[in-house]
Amino acid sequence: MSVHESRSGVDTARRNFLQATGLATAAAMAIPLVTEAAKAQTAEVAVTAEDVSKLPRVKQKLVAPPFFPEHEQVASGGPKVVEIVLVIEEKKMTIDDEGTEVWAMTYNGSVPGPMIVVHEGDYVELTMQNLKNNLLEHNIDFHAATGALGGGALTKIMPGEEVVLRWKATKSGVFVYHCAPGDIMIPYHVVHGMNGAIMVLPRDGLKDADGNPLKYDRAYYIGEQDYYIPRDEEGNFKKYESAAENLPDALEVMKTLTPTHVVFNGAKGALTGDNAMTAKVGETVLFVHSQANRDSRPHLIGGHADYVWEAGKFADRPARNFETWFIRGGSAGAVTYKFLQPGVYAYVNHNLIEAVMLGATAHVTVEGEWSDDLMTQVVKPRQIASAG
Ligand SMILES: [Cu+2]
Repeated sequence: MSVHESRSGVDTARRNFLQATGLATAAAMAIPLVTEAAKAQTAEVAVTAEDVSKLPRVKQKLVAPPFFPEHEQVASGGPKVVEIVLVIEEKKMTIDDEGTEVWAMTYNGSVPGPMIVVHEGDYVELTMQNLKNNLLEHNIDFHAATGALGGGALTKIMPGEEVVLRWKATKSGVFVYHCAPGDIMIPYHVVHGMNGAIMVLPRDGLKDADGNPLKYDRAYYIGEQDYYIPRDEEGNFKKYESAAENLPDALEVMKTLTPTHVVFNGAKGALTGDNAMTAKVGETVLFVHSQANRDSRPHLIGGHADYVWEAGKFADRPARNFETWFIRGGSAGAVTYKFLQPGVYAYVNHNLIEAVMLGATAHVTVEGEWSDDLMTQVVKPRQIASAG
């Protein structure tokens, strides 16, 4: 559809709306304004097409969360084609310390799938393979991409097949990607782990509200996953032989909208104790949190979020000093925090039932010097003198 046709379509729709609402006369005066706005919008979406064959190509080695792939915060040079590989694997995973199992559907074997990092204006060139021992059809919908169901319509592959998709990263921010093979299989695959996130950095890096550069010393990706594990008559979690066998039972649990597990990085305890994230006093850490299906409300106990892109989009000015932030289901958000005290911090979903009882707790172990100025125990616990 040409820009001209598109505009006439808008005008027709607008005319119909105005006639229906009896606002035609009053609104006629506003037409020049609307036209100006439409022009501005057209200018914004007019992206320059690159000759992709002439662009430099780089391969990005993806790594399992919570880690990020090696990347530049400020892009050197112009747009690139960033080649990545995602291998789809259906695999049995244990998701808590009681041996509860899920047949996870994964990108590169982890829940969530790996973090991808590119810069605005880069092209993502994905080679995706569906392993031949898998049972199901899969695809990928990148919320950061434009057109064809985020790529979902062009990436449906059966076990034993591969596909290559290229898309241009025109919007900066952190975005979810997930499997969306159609109908009931969309939520089924997503709540069995088939989701991840991509970060599209502005070419000149992150900025504060005044446009000053913001840098981070480390970055962690926390993918939150809600699971709906069926139970037997005695109330024990059921086990299944394949990624498809539990479909009817799982759909019944999913319909209750009540997850049996809400976890970070695929399993309860995946980011606690020995698996804790680490940092040092004085370091600024970027945390990206995604939830492909359900709302969440991250909170760092004992710390804060210094800079907050709650909706995850870097064209927005970051907010400051949040205690708890909100992640809309189907999105990713980003915050930075400079650690000022050592210790073990709990990073939780501050629905504390989900954090403590369903699994949504991670730890950050921070080394460094304690500041008595920021906090000190003035009197140790003791008996109340006047207790009687
Ligand atoms: Cu899938």
